[in-house]
Amino acid sequence: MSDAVTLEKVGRTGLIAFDNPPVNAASHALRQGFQDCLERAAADDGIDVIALYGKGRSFVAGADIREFGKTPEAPILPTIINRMEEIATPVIAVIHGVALGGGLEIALGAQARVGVGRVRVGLPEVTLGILPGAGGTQRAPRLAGLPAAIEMITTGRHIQGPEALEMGLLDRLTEGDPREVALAMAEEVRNGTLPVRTVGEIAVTVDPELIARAKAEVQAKAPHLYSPLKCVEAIAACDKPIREGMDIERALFRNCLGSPQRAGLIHAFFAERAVAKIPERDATPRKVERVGIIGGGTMGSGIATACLMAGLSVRLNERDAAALERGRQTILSNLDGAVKRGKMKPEARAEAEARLAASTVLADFADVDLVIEAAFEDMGVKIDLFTQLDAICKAGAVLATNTSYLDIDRIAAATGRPQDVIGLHFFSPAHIMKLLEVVVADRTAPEVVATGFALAAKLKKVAVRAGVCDGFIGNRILTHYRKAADYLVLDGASPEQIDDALEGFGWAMGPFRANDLSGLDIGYATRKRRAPDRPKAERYSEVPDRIAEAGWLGRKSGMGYYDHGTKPAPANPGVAGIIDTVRAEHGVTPRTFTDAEIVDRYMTAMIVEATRVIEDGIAQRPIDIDATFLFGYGFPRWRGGPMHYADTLGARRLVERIETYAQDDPHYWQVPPLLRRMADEGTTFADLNGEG
Ligand code: TC6
Repeated sequence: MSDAVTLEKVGRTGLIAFDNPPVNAASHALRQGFQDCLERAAADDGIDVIALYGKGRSFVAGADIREFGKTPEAPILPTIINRMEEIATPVIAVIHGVALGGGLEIALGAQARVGVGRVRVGLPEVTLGILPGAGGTQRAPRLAGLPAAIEMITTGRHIQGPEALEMGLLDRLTEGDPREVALAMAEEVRNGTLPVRTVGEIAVTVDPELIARAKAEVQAKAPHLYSPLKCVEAIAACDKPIREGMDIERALFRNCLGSPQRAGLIHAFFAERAVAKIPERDATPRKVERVGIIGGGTMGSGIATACLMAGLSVRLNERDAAALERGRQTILSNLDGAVKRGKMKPEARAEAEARLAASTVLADFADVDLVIEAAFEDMGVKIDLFTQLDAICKAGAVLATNTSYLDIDRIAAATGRPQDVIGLHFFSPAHIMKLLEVVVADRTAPEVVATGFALAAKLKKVAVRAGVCDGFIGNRILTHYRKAADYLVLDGASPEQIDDALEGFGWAMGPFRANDLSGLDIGYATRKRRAPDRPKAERYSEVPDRIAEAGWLGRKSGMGYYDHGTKPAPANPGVAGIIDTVRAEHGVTPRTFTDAEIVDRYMTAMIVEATRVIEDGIAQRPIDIDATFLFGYGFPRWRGGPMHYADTLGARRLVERIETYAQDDPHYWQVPPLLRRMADEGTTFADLNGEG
């Protein structure tokens, strides 16, 4: 008998409690326990109402995601739910916390649903590459109607109690302790004040036009994704008798389960959580209420906006009054944007503005708990600022730099308190992008690292722990694979073909379109900075430099790789001339590349440098690199991240590819020793994550 579910008899009520911490996932133990308790309660003549509830923080958070991909072990959820619907004793579900996926499907199989407190329900399976496979696609439309069911199932969004009540998913919303509510509701079933009905018996009609429209919409919204379409196909069967519809649902569910997208999306779900498992996780974070931000440019203003939206007090610093006012205005307009996007209530915006102070005097940072320096990317500037901060800031203040590549050990050494210095590398726009690289220098104290992670949680960002090197995790890898794109142009592909091929792979934006967006001057400055260190053997494409030198800086100047005067932006005709000239200077006879070749070279280059980042200990595990690219670089979530994708190819195949490419460019294409070892041993990056 499993402890994950218990049956308690109170008078004539059979209370079935789910107790499988932390979130009552419907693991095999829970399913087995549920089935046993249900049968015992059904067979007990002394029980006339069965009430389900959850112990701990939730009802049931859904199927145990860790079991997907393994052979399903009976009893499976749909069988139990169907059996529950058949038994003569009425079953009610009392839901608190969350009832998601299989959790809501259990509740939908009950004869009445009562929400408690700030309950949230939903069928988020689509976000994991699957569909509600335990009757959700059949019973949700019977209660909420076809359009609402399509919307909730294809978006997977969480629905708050009051809305769920309005939609008909809940019959009642109340307050109290779930067990007490369960007893009270069972009494109401007995006296007829809480009506019960079998959801599977409710008739529903399917409008084929609505289904056709829904299919077209999901395909237009996410052309790469497999499961949204399957969700709609399953819902379309809901006018059939419930068992027949559920058979169709089950077959489609199995299709999704077998899809690589399911594996990628579930890996992404765990990646988001795995990154929090850092060596410093037991350290106590320092208290952060007041934040000082140096620099009112795009980055500093974005960081300030993120802090204000999270309820922190912000003091902005700039060199002169004009720059300070520009920064303040950017922050206010960011806040306005957040209100427009529905991310913030107008009252909250006014309150956030009241928490913003601005000053040109650095001495005003004496009382802040955390400084985030987002000034000009220059070591001299940073050292000067950190020397001043050391003299001004109170003891215990965390001194962070938002540098995207500079040596944080050197910056820390400029202070008498290197243990308080850390890198907090935000991604632009900082109030929108989810990633925060927490860059740990040699002498950063564990509680300062924990403070960085606690700040990220407060800002609702995904923090990834990184070590110090030029570019940390993300930009170091980007710098390397970006060169692969430039070599492809040099050798014959066009920027548009490369962008299209990579967007076809699923990247949110191809590298040249992304460059136009961020500004071509940024890469130009970085390349100039690195030029003295460039090895002689390194191939160098002058194309990006010549484009920047022509004054084409991307969207900000109206022209870059593309002409942004019209939409969608066509290729800038002047770029082709530059490419031809540079090819001729290099004596290159252009050749053609297929889209698949482009993707292979680009992705292999990315995996090569990512492997080195692991070898060098800059990232803790491959899954941290996956999270970095999923949350900061627009990597397709359904591919799980670059290292998960690498595992789908296998180390052996990657080594063979690199060796083939190396025939033309042995300097750029080198097999990292770790990858070679993995190929020899037949191991994977998942093994290095500890998932093997
Ligand atoms: C489904 O139901 C399909 C049905 C078809 C029928 C056949 N399984 O997020 P948190 C872990 S599909 C296993 O940090 P929160 C999580 O990894 C499922 N583990 O907490 C973490 O572990 P760690 C549909 C799970 O309070 C710990 O629990 N359901 C599951 O911020 C705490 O999680 C969903 O998609 C799970 N289902 O948020 C719901 N859920 O400590 C997915 C969580 O080792 N879950 N864990 O890192 C969530 O959305 C959120 O976890 C939450 C709690 C809202 C339940």
